[in-house]
Amino acid sequence: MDYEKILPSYPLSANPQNSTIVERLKIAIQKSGRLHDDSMKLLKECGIEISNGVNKLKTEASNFPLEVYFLRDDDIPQYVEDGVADIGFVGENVVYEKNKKVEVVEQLGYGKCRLSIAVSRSEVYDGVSYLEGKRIATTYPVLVQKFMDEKGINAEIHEISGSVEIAPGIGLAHAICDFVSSGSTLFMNGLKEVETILSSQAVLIKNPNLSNDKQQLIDKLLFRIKAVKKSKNNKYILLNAPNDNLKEIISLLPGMKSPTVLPLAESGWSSVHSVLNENEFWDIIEKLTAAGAQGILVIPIEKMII
Ligand code: PRT
Ligand code: ZN
Repeated sequence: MDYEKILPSYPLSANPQNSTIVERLKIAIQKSGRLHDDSMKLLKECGIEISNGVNKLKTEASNFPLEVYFLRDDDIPQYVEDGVADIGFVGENVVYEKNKKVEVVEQLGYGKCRLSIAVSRSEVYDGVSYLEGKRIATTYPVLVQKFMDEKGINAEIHEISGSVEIAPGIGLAHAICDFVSSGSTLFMNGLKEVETILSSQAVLIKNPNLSNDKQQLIDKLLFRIKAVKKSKNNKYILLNAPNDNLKEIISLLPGMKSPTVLPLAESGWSSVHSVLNENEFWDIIEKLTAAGAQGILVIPIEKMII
């Protein structure tokens, strides 16, 4: 690995005010590709200002002690293990495939996909035993081999670096193992998904041997990441409730502590404010309407700190 290109020219920065040494956290994110934009967006939502570095190898945050390295996703676990970067945003799949000494700290909620085995739509697939003695083309040989070992199947794993989905069509393999998100690539290539080996999403990884100062910076960043994630899973809800049904309506609403209730100008009515989780959202809305709630407004939450 060509570390010279990426090693920071100055890992520590001097604070001009009192010349105290301020440590900076070094984060590796994907240079370009499926995780780049969401990784940059997450940092922005955490209030961290960085210039977009598509044509750069390295940049810095202007308002957080953070240096950002833009790398190929496959290289991120290695750089974090070696301490060239302290932390990284990378697909869980890459972490498992590369099997480096890094710690997974937090799931980030984007880059969701599953590693699946697919065969031609015309094949009759009757379980994993179908794969015995077959040739499987993949970019992820370690994960596929692990799955085959767990299932006690002997298959020939054929590693290729791209365009895995065309392998059965050109007679290179009987099956493939690749990432699927919408499923349209499989569909367009006449394939069907038959086994899921792994579900994946982007995660925050860290080097396990960091100084206390670096760990404190990670905790600070993690606090913000959790607040952003929580806000995405929750909605702020405002509604008008007839006072006669107020008790029932309040009992349906969890709120952060309990719902806020304010009197409306029109007597006999109250305005009720609360926070609802995405998973139970529609269920509760239906019950609220049935209980007489009106004028329901649902508002996205930008940050949520509990
Ligand atoms: O250049 P670099 O090496 O950094 O990037 P890359 O080309 O290796 O990776 P990239 O950008 O394609 O993916 C980065 C990460 O995104 C992966 O490691 C996964 O963690 C995650 N991810 C999420 C996906 C997908 N969804 C995905 N759908 N990675 C790849 N795909 C591919 C899949 O391989 C297949 O070719 O998309 C196609 C299928 O997509 P659908 O929507 O048609 O099912
Ligand atoms: Zn890659």
